[in-house]
Amino acid sequence: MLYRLMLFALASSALAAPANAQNPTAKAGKYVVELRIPEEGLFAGEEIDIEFRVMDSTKNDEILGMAGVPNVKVEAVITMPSMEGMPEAKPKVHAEGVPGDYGIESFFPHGGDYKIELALTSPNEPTFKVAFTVDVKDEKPAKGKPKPYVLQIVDGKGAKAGQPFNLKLRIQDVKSKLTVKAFDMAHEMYFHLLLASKDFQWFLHEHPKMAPDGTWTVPITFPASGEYFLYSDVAPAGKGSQILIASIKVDGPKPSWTTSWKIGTSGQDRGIQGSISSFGGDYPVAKMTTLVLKITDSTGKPVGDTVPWLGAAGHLMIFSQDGHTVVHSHPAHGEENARLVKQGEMRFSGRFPKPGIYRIFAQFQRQGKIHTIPFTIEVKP
Ligand SMILES: [Cu+2]
Repeated sequence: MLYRLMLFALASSALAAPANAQNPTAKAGKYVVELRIPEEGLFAGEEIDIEFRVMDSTKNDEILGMAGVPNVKVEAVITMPSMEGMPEAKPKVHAEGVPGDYGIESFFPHGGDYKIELALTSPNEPTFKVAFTVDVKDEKPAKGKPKPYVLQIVDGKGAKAGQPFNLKLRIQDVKSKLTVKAFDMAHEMYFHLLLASKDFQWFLHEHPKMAPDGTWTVPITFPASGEYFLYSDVAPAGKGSQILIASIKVDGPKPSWTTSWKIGTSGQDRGIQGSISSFGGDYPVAKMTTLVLKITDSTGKPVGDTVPWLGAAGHLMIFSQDGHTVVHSHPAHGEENARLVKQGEMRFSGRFPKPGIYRIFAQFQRQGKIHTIPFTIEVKP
């Protein structure tokens, strides 16, 4: 089992210690921090207690080894460098039973490389920092541990196709059963709501408003009867981004569209053509990859006059055919991407946890309109 590890020791006196796959260490001054990755590895979609030990290399006992350092105040920040704009998580850190041992109450929304930064302050000592990069595997297929939050539909009954329905939602903390009311903003919004028919022929991206009681509402007009997925892309304060899933039944006339999962890497929306491809040529399983969106007008000329929407040049929503895997991605900021956008090209980080068919929706803003272009790709084993 291979984990790629990079160690960032931020304090000037910090030295990178030899990497050990399971228990990477970092050195800062006289201190050594050893991260203990669980035997089976780290998985997305479940709460994990990642333990680490803070040791004082100047107190090295022959038998017991380096002395553990108790009472260290620790601030942890978890980010995903490849997913710019994703809210950082500030997980709780607690002391374990053994002096010098601590635990980070972590949660990773999806697989990929994450950076764990620790700021450590020992009594009467200056703060020092260490950082680790860990590889998180995609959510276990079989039902793993419960997610810390759940998306609930408040009075989901009575939705009729073709009529505006006042969709009311709330995010509940599974442990405390309390409604979450404090959120971090991501991409200019506290709540990104993605809606799709179960066959992903119909898709909507909306932004509900929160009431003081923590419920969120948005009027939605569902196009036809059937079942619909609802995805909330939210970041409870300090907890990082979470994509939670629920579904709703709608009554009324049957859909006029036919369900199709035909592979299609080109699409269009109101005169704008789009094509999607993978930088590496194929779509790897359970690895971060770069997806390239190219947009042209009806004459084939690249469209370079898109403008940012919700703080990003574009948005890419990737759904697995069963609707259980979702990635919401944005092009990284920076000159290179800004130059490419002017040439009608956007590059997104993407990840496909398992082989199969995926529906992708690309969204971007141009001349006051939000364009949505659908694609269907196949990820081979
Ligand atoms: Cu949004």
